[in-house]
Amino acid sequence: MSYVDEIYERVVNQNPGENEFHQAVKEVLDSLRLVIDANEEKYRKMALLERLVEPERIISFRVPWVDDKGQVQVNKGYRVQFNSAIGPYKGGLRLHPSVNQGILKFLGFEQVFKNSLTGLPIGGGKGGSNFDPKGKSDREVMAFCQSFMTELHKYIGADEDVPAGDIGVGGREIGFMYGQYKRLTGLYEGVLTGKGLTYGGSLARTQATGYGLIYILDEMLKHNGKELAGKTVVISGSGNVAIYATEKAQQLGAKVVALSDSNGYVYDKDGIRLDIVKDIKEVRRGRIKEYADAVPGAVYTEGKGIWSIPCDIALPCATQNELNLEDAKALKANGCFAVAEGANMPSTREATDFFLESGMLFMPGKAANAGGVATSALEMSQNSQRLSWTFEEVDAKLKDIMVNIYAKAADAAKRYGVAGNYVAGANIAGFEKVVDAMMAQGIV
Ligand code: NDP
Ligand code: 2IT
Repeated sequence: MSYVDEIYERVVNQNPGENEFHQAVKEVLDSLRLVIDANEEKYRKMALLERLVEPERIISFRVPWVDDKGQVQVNKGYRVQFNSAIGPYKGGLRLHPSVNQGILKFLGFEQVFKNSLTGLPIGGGKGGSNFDPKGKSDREVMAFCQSFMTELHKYIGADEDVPAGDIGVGGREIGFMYGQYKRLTGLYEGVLTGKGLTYGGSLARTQATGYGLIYILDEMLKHNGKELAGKTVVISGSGNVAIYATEKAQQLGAKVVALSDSNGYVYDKDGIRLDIVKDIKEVRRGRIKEYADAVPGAVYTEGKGIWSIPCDIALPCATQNELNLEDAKALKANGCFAVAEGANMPSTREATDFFLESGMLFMPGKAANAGGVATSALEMSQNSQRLSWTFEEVDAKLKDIMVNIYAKAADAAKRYGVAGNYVAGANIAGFEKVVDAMMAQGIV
């Protein structure tokens, strides 16, 4: 059996039930086959793949907090410190009832390669809790965040592990966690990113993932003789990534006609009015259904089904495995020619394979959504220097980074004879830097 197949089998056997982790590992290993086969003896001897698929450390803890009725609640908390070969662990915290160790291992594993692709010195990690922020009061969210950080603070630090936001974690949660970290340690340091602008946050971090997604999409389109202006775009989700992807796509002349949340989706043939979405989601923490109540002509549909809307470009920006083979076929049949992933692993493996085999342009999440973590690394730099850059400076650096990621993925794909396959390209390019650093640092 080849080394790659052996390792995949080992991952499945040693991590039972962690399906999303198996899926993420399989996709990367399949892409790396050519690279690994060419160096099999060397890598086997160093147990390189065995080390690559095993997190350096997983911290798992109890998070007790008191709800508004005086009842004690208990959640599970985690931090997966996956790989620190090229820098301190870096990656978001997710608060969602679906969070478990397997989900965070998949996200941490993806993060290792994504962070490598940014070209910045950041290792990979991910954390979070099965706490559900929906319907909780600000005080309950604060109580949870303080308890979560009371445990987590022992394991993180500005040069050690730097968490940030992800699903369910935005400015409010980062603020509560930062306050508690500072209170416990007495340190005013860049231990979290996505901070508010008055206490060390970076301009453009809020926009970065969505803007970066559109920058790399634009680059992919240009290199393939197409352009974004005038195209019809469907975006899933209506959180941080979806909102700022919509904003930048609209600025560049595209028409975004649909957004969603976990209850359903809205279709607005005249183009989504983002001021209304921001008010619903960022100010009132409401449901996307309310958009149709506010905008005449907009239609709300309960449930899944957003990918049945005809479009030129599809941007899944909600969650893992939200777009399956049937959805991929519907997109293609309706004329969609490009897909870029704002979320982490939103397309199932079957959908990804269909996009590639049917000749659609497809940019995978670990390249397409890397603008968020890249700008987090820029926030870390500013914190270390005790300086703040302007919005324009950060945005220009973000754009440069996304253009570079496109070039790295395109180049690696070409080098290995699979030009245009940005899945293989991103996985290989991300892997090359991490592996070089791991080999240089010996058996650790
Ligand atoms: P938010 O919490 O701001 O928004 C998440 C959106 O996705 C909401 O509209 C939410 O709907 C929807 N969603 C979440 N879970 C599900 C689900 N199980 N089924 C259907 N819809 C769901 O998160 P972000 O926008 O930050 O994150 C979105 C994706 O982007 C995630 O995959 C995240 O890992 C990825 N990402 C985020 C980055 C960042 O900087 N924030 C960086 C890189 C990637 P509802 O409100 O109903 O739950
Ligand atoms: O998935 C991701 O890259 C993020 N949630 C952002 C991580 C970060 O450290 O900014």
